[in-house]
Amino acid sequence: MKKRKLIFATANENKLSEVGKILSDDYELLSLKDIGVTEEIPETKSTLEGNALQKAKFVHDKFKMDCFSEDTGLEIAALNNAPGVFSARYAGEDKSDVNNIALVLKNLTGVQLREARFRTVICLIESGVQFLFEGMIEGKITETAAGSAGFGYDPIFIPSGHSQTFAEMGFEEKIKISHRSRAFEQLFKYLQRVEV
Ligand code: ITT
Repeated sequence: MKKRKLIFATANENKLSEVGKILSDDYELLSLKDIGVTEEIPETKSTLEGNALQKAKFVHDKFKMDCFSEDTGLEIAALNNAPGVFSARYAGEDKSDVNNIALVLKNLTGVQLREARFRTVICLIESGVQFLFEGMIEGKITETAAGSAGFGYDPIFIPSGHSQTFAEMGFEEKIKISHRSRAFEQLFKYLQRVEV
């Protein structure tokens, strides 16, 4: 059977490789690089939903092809759900995984309440129609970073019911339960239903 091509409107290689591994063999994932998009796609909205829609719409308007995007944020209760939609650039001009993590830990110094969640919102544009899917995982922010697998805030997030950070548990364990996997489960369920 011919594989269905899906364009993933992301510039983040870590997201691409995670999704590539959870995608069934029925699909071929195309990245922005694969379709020749090299410019940075604007992300100027104030919600994950808004940014996901903005990224998918940018690619759809340009190429008139079905595509999806996702926006992910770490929402920390004691910080009024920050960094949230600003997760990628929490440390401002000095943004990097290391600096973003350092700022979170600094802002949580002395704070006992460390509840947090990762939330992923996917926007699919199919035949010009927009669909949103969401996945979430709850957990806690550690006192110090631990582990070297994964990316982003993985070294400081312990999912509820576990004792290791995402970065300590490693890829295989992370994708069994992650916010991203849960959101993509919803997307794949939808795509399969449409194809029947
Ligand atoms: P796009 O091209 O898809 O927009 P991005 O890197 O800009 O990629 P986001 O806007 O969704 O991604 O930013 C989310 C940030 O949150 C990202 O830079 C990571 O630092 C972090 N993040 C996203 N998913 C994560 C995960 O599964 N584990 C840990 N941190 C994650």
